[in-house]
Amino acid sequence: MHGQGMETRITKLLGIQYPIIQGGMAWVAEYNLAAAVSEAGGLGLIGAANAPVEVVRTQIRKVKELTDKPFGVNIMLLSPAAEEVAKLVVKEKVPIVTTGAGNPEKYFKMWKEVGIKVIPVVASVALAKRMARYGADAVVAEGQESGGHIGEQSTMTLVPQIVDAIDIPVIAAGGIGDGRGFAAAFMLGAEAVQMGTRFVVSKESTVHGNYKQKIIKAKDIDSEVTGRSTGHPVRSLRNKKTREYLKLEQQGASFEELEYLTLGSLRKAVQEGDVVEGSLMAGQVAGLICREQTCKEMIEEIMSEGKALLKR
Ligand code: TUI
Repeated sequence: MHGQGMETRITKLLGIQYPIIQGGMAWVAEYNLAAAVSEAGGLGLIGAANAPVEVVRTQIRKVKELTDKPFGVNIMLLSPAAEEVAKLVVKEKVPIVTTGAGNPEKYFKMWKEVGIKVIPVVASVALAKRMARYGADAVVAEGQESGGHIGEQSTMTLVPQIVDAIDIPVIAAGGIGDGRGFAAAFMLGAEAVQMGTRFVVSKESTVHGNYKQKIIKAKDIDSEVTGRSTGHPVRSLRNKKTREYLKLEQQGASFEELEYLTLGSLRKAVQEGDVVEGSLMAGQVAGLICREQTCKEMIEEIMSEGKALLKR
């Protein structure tokens, strides 16, 4: 069963072997991880997050050196550099763009003119319909099980509602970490999955070992959501940082105070392995993830388990 791939509208659209996409995680989705996922037959993404445009340019060029296979860039729309990165992907001839944390419609014309495949991440049926109407090639339907910035709906309910509402293919995200999740997503009508947390603990991921161990040891109830009061809820593994944040939030702290508390905290966790003061963004699926493997091992395991369950 290995190596045979699995054809869906998404694999055909993107020119990839397996319908598995890596999330565009801030600080985590850098060129080593993206190249490893693409080389393994999935779709690797560079997460532009809040990075300045020069940093994203370097990342894109490094992926191109490591793989000839398709890759993409995820643009985090709340970033001060979002507009510049939106132009950069055109100049660098990036084949696939995904977006997060906002509505990317003002960039559609520029991207579609040069043939970029545009895949917005959405957390509601309304935005999915709007994106389809604007000419998106597919959407990622992301449930609140995900790590990082999240919406309100769960994957189980969101995916089939979006599948029913639009004609373009749907990629399911949020809570998927093994072949069972993969198969379940397909049963809901998805034609690919996007995974973040599982890839954080891959061998090729450059994330600090302390962070990886926190995910590997995490139980079902070990993540929590901070920032609901700011309108930007974020899921992370519980630690001193999330406790302090929630306490301040309950005391009615201002947006600025809360921002200051978390400034640089994701970088601290990812690069320095500070699991106390750092922000350990991760999805609820962390409870299911129990070992470090190469991206190729992860993808082949999920595909063989998933295909057996789906009898495909
Ligand atoms: O974007 C993500 N996940 C992220 S972004 C991020 S960096 C960040 N850190 C702190 C605060 C904010 C961002 C960490 N993780 N996932 C994709 C995603 N997009 N999830 C939910 C959404 C979303 C939410 C609302 C997309 C659109 C939207 O509304 C758009 C509109 O304006 O109608």
